[in-house]
Amino acid sequence: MTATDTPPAQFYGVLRQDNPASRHAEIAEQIRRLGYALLDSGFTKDELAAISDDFNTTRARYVEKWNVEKLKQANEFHTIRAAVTHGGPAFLKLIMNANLHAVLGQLIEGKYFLNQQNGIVNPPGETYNQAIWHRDLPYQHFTSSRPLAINALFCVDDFTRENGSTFVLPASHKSESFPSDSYIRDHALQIEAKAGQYILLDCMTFHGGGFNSTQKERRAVNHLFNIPYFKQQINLPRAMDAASLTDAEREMLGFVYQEPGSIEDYLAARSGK
Ligand SMILES: O=C(O)CCC(=O)C(=O)O
Repeated sequence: MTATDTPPAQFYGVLRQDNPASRHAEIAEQIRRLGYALLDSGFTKDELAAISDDFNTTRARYVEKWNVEKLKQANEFHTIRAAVTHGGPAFLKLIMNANLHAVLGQLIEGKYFLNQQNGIVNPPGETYNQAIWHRDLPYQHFTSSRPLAINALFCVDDFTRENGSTFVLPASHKSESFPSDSYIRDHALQIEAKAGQYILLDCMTFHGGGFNSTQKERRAVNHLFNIPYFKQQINLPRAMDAASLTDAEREMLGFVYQEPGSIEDYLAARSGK
């Protein structure tokens, strides 16, 4: 850094300052302030290779089951919904990653759980359903003093400008409305990331996939974790075997946050029966 681009080291008139005590806390601060950050998952090369393989097998099975034409008609061909409920072990690993929870725990005080997990393919040379600006709580125009939900987009492949890495509008979680065209032109930022990193977003940060001008698909797995007041995109516990999961996994997948079906069920849950 040269003397001209060195920021001031001192300040005045400041009574409070953030003081992150770890790298994870620094990442959490960036998400609070700018709405986005990158996080290393810490998965090994072998684990990343297994995740990549699981992604491909799961996708092939999914497309076969739900039918190419039907998926295309629904604008769903490039998405694998609720991957953890039918995919290989990689998908649960992505949900339970320790580094991820070290950051989430700093951003959401108290409990949170998984709202949705979607495999995402950014196809070469054509657009797809996530390549337009959106919030991950769509149709919502409010701001909150703390994140209600955090988006964790796991990069199965390297995310580059060429293969359409994700665009964000920094700090857009702080304003209610979608910014003007000129604001987007001047402030949109494309995030490059390595395979094995998570792109973390406050759920209210506007973002969208870029155009993939390479010959290869760019793969990712998106997660949304939220406070326990939202319903899941697709009911995950209904499609999973609780017995094969640990307590922590069951909690993260929402088993303990299902609404009671009746007053009787509610009272039974309260008294632990
Ligand atoms: O594919 C991307 O780069 C963005 C994915 C996305 O916006 C989403 O899953 O909500």
